[in-house]
Amino acid sequence: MKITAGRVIVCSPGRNFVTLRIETDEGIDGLGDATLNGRELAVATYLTEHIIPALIGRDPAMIEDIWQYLYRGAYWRRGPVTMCAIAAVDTALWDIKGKVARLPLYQLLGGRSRDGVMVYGHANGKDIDETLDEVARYAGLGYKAIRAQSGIPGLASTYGVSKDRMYYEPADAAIASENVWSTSKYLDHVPKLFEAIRVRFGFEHHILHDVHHRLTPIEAGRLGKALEPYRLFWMEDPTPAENQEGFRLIRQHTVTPIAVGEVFNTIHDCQTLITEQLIDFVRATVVHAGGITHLRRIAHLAELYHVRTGCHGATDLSPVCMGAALHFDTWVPNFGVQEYMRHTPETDAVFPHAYWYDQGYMHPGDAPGHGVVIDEKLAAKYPYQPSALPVNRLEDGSMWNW
Ligand code: EZ4
Ligand code: CO
Repeated sequence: MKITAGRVIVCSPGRNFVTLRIETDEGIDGLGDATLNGRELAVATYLTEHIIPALIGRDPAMIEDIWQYLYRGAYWRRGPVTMCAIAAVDTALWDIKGKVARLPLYQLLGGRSRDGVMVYGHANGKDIDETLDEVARYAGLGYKAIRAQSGIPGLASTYGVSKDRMYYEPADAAIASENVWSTSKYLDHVPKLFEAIRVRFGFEHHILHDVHHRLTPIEAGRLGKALEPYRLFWMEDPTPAENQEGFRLIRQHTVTPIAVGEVFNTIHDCQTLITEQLIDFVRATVVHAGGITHLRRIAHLAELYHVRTGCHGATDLSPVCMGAALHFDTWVPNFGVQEYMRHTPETDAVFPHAYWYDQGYMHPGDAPGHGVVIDEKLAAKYPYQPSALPVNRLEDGSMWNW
């Protein structure tokens, strides 16, 4: 069997998605997600100019060799653009292997380790009352795990608060919109949100929160400590993680569990975090961390140190990534939770898929491969729309982390 062609499909059914389709001489093809939010065309170009020509004629069964060829062969290692492109190839090749074997991807990885994949949904509100109502709505839909974010008094807008109740989409402008951030206003407000949640709902649900990289380590220690009575499932991205050692300081001050890694693209980004047990959940996922092949390595390292997986699953990760991640989650021994933000009906129509949600759990389905396809005719009706993630400034105008 030989690879005969590779095509990059860029479409925007509500938001941008980049999809790689790899074709073979036996008529079997595979799909990989290559979406890097706000930098979509950089990955599309990397694939068309630098990767696809080198794939033609190769045996698609040689997934590991092709991964090593693309990683070592670029000379320039790591980075989100490179690793997204490699991930797309890797995901498409696993999809092909599954179709050849007529087996769902989780069977190729080692089979089912659980009956369903616990997912968490996003309860967002402009204030605490609105967030509480959203938590109630998710609880009513059967979610066992719910992320809660709310607007902050005195700040016009903040991460995680949507204009639309159903679909949160931060990349909403061709040129990045600007938010204003105040750490002190945030730190004063957040414990009140979680106190209100536990008062109203008790301790039945797993409750999560995303700090979205906005604190320093000592501030993160303070927040984690303040949230301890509310027993969060996790506090996500409390501080940027380029300095992995910085998490030692957080750990000295709090037992609130920590999840990090949605922006990671290789195992090296979390080596210290994992081996020093500075985190509890690693958020790396298929599309941004080098595909199934590399994510599996991260998970195996994490398992040695009691770190569980918590794959990123925001709406900018396409249904192709979600499908592949659900197979991974079904197999991976040290599974924690999977993030799940519903895609819009337009997106779901462009990407018909075998996975489904039921009472707090998702199921990858038993279609061969990862079970997600693309309707290219429909995709062509939604052309690429330039869009960027917002940026953040402090109240005095200094740039901050969004
Ligand atoms: O802001 O995926 O936990 N989820 C998140 C996401 C990220 C987006 C960025 O593209 O932090 O909402
Ligand atoms: Co996040």
